[in-house]
Amino acid sequence: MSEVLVRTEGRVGVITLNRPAQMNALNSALMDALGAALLKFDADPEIGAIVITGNEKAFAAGADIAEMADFSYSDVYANSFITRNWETIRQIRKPVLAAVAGVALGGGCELALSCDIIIAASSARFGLPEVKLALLPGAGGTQRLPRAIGKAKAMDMCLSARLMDAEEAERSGLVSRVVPEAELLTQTLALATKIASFSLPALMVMKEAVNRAYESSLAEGILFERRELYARFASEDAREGMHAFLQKRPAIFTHR
Ligand code: CO8
Repeated sequence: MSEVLVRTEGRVGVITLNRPAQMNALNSALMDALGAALLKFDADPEIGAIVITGNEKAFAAGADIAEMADFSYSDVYANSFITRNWETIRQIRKPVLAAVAGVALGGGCELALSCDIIIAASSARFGLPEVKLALLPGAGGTQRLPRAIGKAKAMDMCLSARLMDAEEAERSGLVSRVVPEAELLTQTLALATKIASFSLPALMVMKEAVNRAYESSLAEGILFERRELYARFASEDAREGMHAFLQKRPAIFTHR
C-alpha cells in the first residue's frame, strides 16, 4: 500500500496521507513519499498549488511512535529520522494548503503548520502532545505555533498537551477557515483551484515575501517586498494582468 496517494485536479496537485490504520502516523516511508510527491508537483509547470490531506479521522497523529520508540540518539542523528524531509517541505515554492479533518497531533500539527494555508473541518483537533511522551516537538512546532497563535496559547498547548478544536483554532489564527466536514475537500480544492489560476511566479514570490515576515526584521522584509514588486514589472503576466483590467477582460496568464 502506498503511504501517500497522489492525483491532480486541473492545476492542483493533491497528496493524501494514507496510513489510515495508524491514524496517518508519519513514519520514514510516509515522509519520504510525501517529500518526493511535493518535489514532483513543485517541479511540474502544469501545477499551481498543492493540497495535503488525510482522512476523516486523522490528518496525521504525529511521528510514528512504534517506529521511534527504541531509537537511540545515534539512530536519529545519523538517519535524520525526525528531520527527514522537513526541509523539503520548507523548500516548496508553490502554495501548499492543508485540508485537516480529525486529529493533527505532534508532527501532524507541525506538518499543517508548515503549509501556507490550513482549512479545518469542524471535526479538526490540533495539538502538540509530545510532553506526554517526554519528548518535544521536533519539526518546528515550538517555533511555528507561538508565531501562529501567540505565546500564551502555545505554551498552554505544549506544556499541558491539551487539544484545540477547530473553532478555537480559527479564533486563534491557527487556521484560515473552518468548513463542514463533508465539504472539506471540495472547499479546499475550490480555493486551491482559484489560487492556481493566478500567475505562478506572482504566487511564488508572494509566498516568499509573506514568509519573510517570519524570518527577517520589518525593514528587511519591506526592502525585499519592494524589490520583488519592482521585479514584477519584468513579468509578462503582470503586464497582461494590468492591461486585461484596463480592457475589462479576464487576464490570460502564461505563468511567465
Ligand atoms: N504513532 C504510531 N501509531 C499511532 C500513532 C502514532 N503517533 N497514533 C495512533 N497510532 C495507532 C494506534 O497505536 C492504533 O494502532 P492499533 O490499532 O494497532 O492499536 C491506531 O493508530 C488507532 O489509534 P487509537 O486506537 O489510539 O485511536 P483513538 O481514536 O483511541 O485515539 C489518537 C487516536 C488520539 C490519535 C491516539 O492514537 C493518540 O493519542 N496518538 C498519539 C498522538 C501523539 O502522541 N502524537 C505525537 C507523537 S510524537 C511526535 O509527533 C514528535 C514530532 C517529531 C517531528 C516529526 C517527525 C515525523
